[in-house]
Amino acid sequence: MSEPDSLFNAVAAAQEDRVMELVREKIVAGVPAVDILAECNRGMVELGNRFAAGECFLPDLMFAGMIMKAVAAELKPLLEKIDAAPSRGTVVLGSVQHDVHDIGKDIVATMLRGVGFEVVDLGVDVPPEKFVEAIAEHKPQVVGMSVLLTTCFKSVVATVKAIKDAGRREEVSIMVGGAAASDLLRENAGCDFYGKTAVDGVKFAGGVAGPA
Ligand code: B12
Repeated sequence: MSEPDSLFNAVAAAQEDRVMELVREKIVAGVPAVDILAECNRGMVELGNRFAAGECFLPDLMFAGMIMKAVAAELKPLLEKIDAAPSRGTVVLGSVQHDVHDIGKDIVATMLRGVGFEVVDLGVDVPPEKFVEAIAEHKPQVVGMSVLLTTCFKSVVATVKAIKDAGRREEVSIMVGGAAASDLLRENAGCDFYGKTAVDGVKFAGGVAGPA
């Protein structure tokens, strides 16, 4: 894809200074935060593809991850004001067992809090039983799982099963998202909703919990 000197390219090349400069320029120009984020995401996917092709290495992913965290921090005040109806309720959120990717999950948490949700963020590499314990303790309306590794599909399936086995499946709506998630995974694992973006997740949770 040819987008010279674009934010997409700067992210894909993990050029920290240029990324931050372009993000700030776009904020000043009034580009919506979700659009800035979407362009960064495309850059991260491109970087991931380069990694998969052996054109870059794990430290590059780690560095890009740090850049994305800085972008998310810069966008935080704007992401908290997304165009979704205000809602009150509780969401339990986590990256599933064996998955330590947390940038997307953290963005989902920021946006949910922005529209008024209480978010219980269980962090990364969350075993199924931790989700179950959190449901018992916090009584959320919605549970959200983030999954970026296809090897972690089984963690999504195991989490839904653990929630069912604990007799709590009817108490919660379950959403799944992250780069490895899909409608097919949603269906196979028995989740209620697959969200391609954080905004989709916020809208789904808002629909479940109702207006504030
Ligand atoms: C950065 C990165 C890392 C960083 C993560 C840093 C961090 N703190 O998160 C580090 C270096 C640690 C890492 C490690 C690994 N990674 Co990695 N990583 C990436 C990369 C390049 C970007 C991910 C990212 O942050 N994107 C930006 C965020 C904002 O996007 P997002 O997470 O998708 O979130 C958005 C939506 O999906 C949505 N969303 C996210 N979660 C949820 C949840 C809900 C409920 C909803 C509704 C929405 C939602 O909201 C967000 C905004 O819209 C991806 C490439 C890719 N295609 O995603 C590879 C990628 C995910 N990694 C990959 C791999 C293989 C690994 C390693 C196994 C590498 C290794 N050999 O060790 C390890 C695994 C570690 C582990 N056990 O988890 C592969 C996975 C392949 C696969 N199909 O399974 C990818 C796809 C790269 C590739 N193409 O090969 N990685």
